[in-house]
Amino acid sequence: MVNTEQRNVMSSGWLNKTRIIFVVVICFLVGRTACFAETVALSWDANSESDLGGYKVYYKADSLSLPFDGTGAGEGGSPVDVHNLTTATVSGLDPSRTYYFAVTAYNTSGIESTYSNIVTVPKSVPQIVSPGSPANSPAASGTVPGTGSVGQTNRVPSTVIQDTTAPVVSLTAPGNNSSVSGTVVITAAASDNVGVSMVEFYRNGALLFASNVAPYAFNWNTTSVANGGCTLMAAAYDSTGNVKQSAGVSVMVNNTIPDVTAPLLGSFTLPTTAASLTVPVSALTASDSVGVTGYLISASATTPAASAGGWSASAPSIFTFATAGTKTAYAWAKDAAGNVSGSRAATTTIILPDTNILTLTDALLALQIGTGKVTPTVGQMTRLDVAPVVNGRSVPDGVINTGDAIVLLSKIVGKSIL
Ligand SMILES: [Ca+2]
Ligand SMILES: [Ca+2]
Ligand SMILES: [Ca+2]
Repeated sequence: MVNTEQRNVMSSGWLNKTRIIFVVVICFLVGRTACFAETVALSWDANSESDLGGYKVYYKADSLSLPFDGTGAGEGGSPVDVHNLTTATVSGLDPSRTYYFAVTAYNTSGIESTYSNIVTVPKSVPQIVSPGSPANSPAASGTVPGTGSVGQTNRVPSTVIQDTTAPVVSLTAPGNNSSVSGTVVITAAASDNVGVSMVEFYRNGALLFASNVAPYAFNWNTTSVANGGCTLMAAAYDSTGNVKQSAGVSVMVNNTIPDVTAPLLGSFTLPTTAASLTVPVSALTASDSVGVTGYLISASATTPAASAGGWSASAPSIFTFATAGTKTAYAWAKDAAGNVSGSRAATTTIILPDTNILTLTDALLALQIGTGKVTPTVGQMTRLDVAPVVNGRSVPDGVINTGDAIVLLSKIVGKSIL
């Protein structure tokens, strides 16, 4: 401010008409790390008096007390006569001090006006950047994000070192030697002395997925690969590019669709009548989407277990009942998965020959048939086909030969072979 007393000491009427107003003050900021006011540019409104002689620039450091008799500027001690210019540059100032500036005008008679308004250029305070991040730590690497404010606060010492340490990484799922199917979550644990930047997942060396977001996981669709064994592995990177591979994890991919469909019986027939307990099976067929692996015929209607005895790999051609009469047999088929079909039933009437009425003639006829001299009728076949004998029981085989003749003779002579 130009105070009133100062104005009053001026002694010319010219003074009272002259008003100098600063309109622009520019502080040139120089220096590398801070703002220092070493040079100040000033300008002001021109005086319109016809007898204007020029202007003088006054300056003073650290005090508003008049007069402004500062020293040290490159342009000389205060005041600096700038003649009829309306701008001035004051250089060589001490940036650590606050400067006050004013301008006066003088006329051609050398009479000088009062001070203009006073412009203050505060001392330049070195600005200190006070980072809040990174933390005060002995180690940092790569691009370190920084936050904080500019001002006069504490400094945060930080030492930047070269990161040569690779991350540590391991696959945490699935387990080694496990069987997998469908979609399986692969997970990895990774850590680093500075920070993990990315984790990759591999199957047999081929990249499956990469993630830069923890927790590191990938939903692996195992149906996209063939059934069989494979090796999973993870690789972890840090921001410097150090990389480390995990140990491999062996898994068995098994997306085989289980066979849950039982075989279907096609046909199962027995002769309407039979003359022996052993009855020929004229047809037994079954089918399965995968394959029939077993056939079984039973006199019981109870479904047999796939693990029960009596299953045969091929369809049986005969079935032996325990007793004669009208009998029903049940056929089943199974597959390799242990699925057992529903049953199919077939009935036959067994009328065993009356061996008590056999005669020597029957034995002789059997010999003739066995040697090819006589072709048997159906009735003769039923009557004379008594051999072989298995476990004391006649098991007709559809053939009449000397074996049948011997059995007949034994019966005739009373030998209890049957
Ligand atoms: Ca590292
Ligand atoms: Ca099946
Ligand atoms: Ca026979």
